[in-house]
Amino acid sequence: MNLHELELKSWDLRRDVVDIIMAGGGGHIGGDMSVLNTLLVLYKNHLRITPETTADPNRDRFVLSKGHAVEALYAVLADCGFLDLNDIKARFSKFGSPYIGHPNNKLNGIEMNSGSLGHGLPVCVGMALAGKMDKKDYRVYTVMGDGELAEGSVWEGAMAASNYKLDNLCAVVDRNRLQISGCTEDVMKQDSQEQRWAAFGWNVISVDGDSIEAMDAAFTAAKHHKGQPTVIIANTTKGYGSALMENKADWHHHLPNEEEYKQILADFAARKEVVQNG
Ligand SMILES: Cc1ncc(C[n+]2csc(CCOP(=O)(O)OP(=O)(O)O)c2C)c(N)n1
Ligand SMILES: [Mg+2]
Repeated sequence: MNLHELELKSWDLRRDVVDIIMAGGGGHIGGDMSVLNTLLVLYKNHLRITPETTADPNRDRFVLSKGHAVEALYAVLADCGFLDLNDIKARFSKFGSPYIGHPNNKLNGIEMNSGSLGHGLPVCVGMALAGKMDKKDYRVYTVMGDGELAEGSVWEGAMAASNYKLDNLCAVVDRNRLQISGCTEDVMKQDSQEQRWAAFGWNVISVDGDSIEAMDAAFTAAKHHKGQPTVIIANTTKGYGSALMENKADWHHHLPNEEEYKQILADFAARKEVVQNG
């Protein structure tokens, strides 16, 4: 899709995310909003997988390691035809539903169960290594939260990925600078993520992760980089899209009330109009 179409779609999908959360009575709204553009660009312009090829051995693989942002993944998977949006809204977080609050691989298009942070990258390292050993040309992608990087397993995976020169692997860090209990720099210092990943032998691309254009270019550059895995440090805004939520730690898992819901939708509509008016 061209970038203008993606910009417009982003605002429609943000509304879908909020509607899913309202229907289910809860969800990780802040981290959904910071990761949505990453998922949208990845699924629409880079990931080689369709609803018909989810079992194809040659498909690209994606794991949402920050699995709590599943509502953003649901909205994108629905828009790409893997899932049905109305079905998600009707059953999200209901007893016995497959649409639980974290990715569930019984759903078409979901590669791996996730939610326990720190596991996406190590598993993707295995998938990427298997691809190399089997001489397949599929690519493997994962998205982690920045708070998630406090998990030691991430760094074991990072070390192995560069050791095996897994240039078919691309990790994204959703660097929104907030985790569950506050700012990452207050809870567990991370700066500079760029230097840390480079020291672990990765190709590092650091971009404005709220920008569809910048993320699109970053995924393209990652594809062309040979001999090393690539990490995209996506500098994002938690709660992106409405001033009510942006950069506010307590919107990590906040359920909007009716008034907040209306305000958020109005903010999305206003920002969409700015895109429409060019
Ligand atoms: C191993 C593990 N510990 C704790 C949690 C609970 N938890 C869910 S989300 C979250 C915060 C994650 O912060 P971050 O990775 O920065 O995500 P984002 O800001 O993108 O929402 C935590 C601690 C978890 N899911 N898994
Ligand atoms: Mg974070």
